Amino acid sequence: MKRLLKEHGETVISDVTVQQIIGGMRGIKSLISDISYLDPYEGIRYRGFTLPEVFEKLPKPDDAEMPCVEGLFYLFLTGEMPTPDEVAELRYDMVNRRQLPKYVYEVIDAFPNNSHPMPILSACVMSMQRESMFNLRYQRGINKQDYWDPTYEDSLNLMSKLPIIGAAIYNKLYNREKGQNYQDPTLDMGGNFAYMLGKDKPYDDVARMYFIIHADHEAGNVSAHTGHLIASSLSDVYLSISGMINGLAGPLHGLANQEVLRWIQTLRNKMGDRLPSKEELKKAVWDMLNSGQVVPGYGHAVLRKTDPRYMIQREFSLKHMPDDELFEYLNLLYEVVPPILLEQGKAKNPWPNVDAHSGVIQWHFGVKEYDYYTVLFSIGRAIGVLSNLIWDRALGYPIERPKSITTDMLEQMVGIK
Ligand code: NMX
Ligand code: MLT
Repeated sequence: MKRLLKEHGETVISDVTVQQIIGGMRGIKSLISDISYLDPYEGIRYRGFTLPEVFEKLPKPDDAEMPCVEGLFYLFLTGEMPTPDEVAELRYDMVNRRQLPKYVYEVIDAFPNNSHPMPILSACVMSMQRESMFNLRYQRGINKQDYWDPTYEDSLNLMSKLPIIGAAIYNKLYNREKGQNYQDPTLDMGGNFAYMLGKDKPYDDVARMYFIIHADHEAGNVSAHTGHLIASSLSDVYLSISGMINGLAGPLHGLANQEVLRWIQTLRNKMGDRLPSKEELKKAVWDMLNSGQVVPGYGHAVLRKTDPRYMIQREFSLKHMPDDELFEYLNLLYEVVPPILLEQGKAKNPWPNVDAHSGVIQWHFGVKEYDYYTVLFSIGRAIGVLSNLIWDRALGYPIERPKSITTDMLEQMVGIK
């Protein structure tokens, strides 16, 4: 990093157009992340590995189809595929950090039952800011060189606890009979999450698959960028991850997964027992577009093909729930939506993204409260964002501070004023 700055600090990488300034900074290369890279046509690679490679190469727990999520954290942090022993060691460390402080349950209880789970999750994470090792060490006076060390401790603590918070929120809001807040220390992150929700196999694999596919999508998406931005002022990981969660809770980002399910349910209520014909579905899609709404789960700021995260969930569904009625809806939508978006000619990418699929699998396995789905996305996303934050501290990235200009100035710069 020092060499890049010293020898090439003034080298121009790309120009910025007016369209990019007005259009949400789309495509401006101005962030670094070595954890993952998103190619528009290939999709995401984690530390150089495609998602199918990640699923194939990461060690799995006994009797599991999907790998240990803890192994992904290892891969993100080190860039190396862990051995089963290395995963076991990290699992052991993380199990010992899982216990939630009592006040976190009280935070959950303080929210009215009809609250959306995302603000509850965000508030729980915020409430734990008092546990921050980074904050404590900073107050005592810590050398810049050592920032990464308490950030690593904070990250491991928070990552271990997030699925426990997620389960506690689900159990309190929707699952008082089957869910329980006891844990099984012999189980990995995904297995223990399923155990706490009182769900049988293969829900443990669903949880593992979810946390892994949602873990990172390079650095520019709203949740990852928000986490990085907040941390750049040396806010600790609790403040940063709470902000990450708030960014993910928007319907153009992570909340799209609940919107997809809400939409399918509305269609289903209209149709009664039968599936819509293609013509009926086409009309429903056009009605949505003509009323100025977006089709949830379709389109992407960077991707220009079907999201590989959609395909991984599709393969899982073909194996475990091929006859599911909502899966049939998804398949019909996959046939009908892209040609319509192409015909409308606005969306740059007419293909489905990760959120188009995820709710249908949850619904099949009994998690039918679709407000909850973005909590699952958040638990996964934290793995990538926390890994980036540790590296941000190790590499000493500065406070983020882009420059803004006025519209008048922009008009002057292009010569129309
Ligand atoms: N349905 C209808 N219109 C769309 C869609 C869609 N699915 N996707 C893009 N467009 C429109 C978009 O609103 C914009 O219209 P306008 O010119 O009137 O402002 C136009 O097409 C050009 O947008 P793009 O440049 O293709 O997309 P952009 O990069 O601005 O936005 C998304 C990307 C993901 C926000 C957008 O595709 C979208 O709103 N999709 C639906 C919501 C969704 O699925 N979000 C989840 C994304 C994945 N995630 O987890 O975060
Ligand atoms: C994500 O996973 O963050 C979404 O696909 C959005 C994005 O990458 O822009």
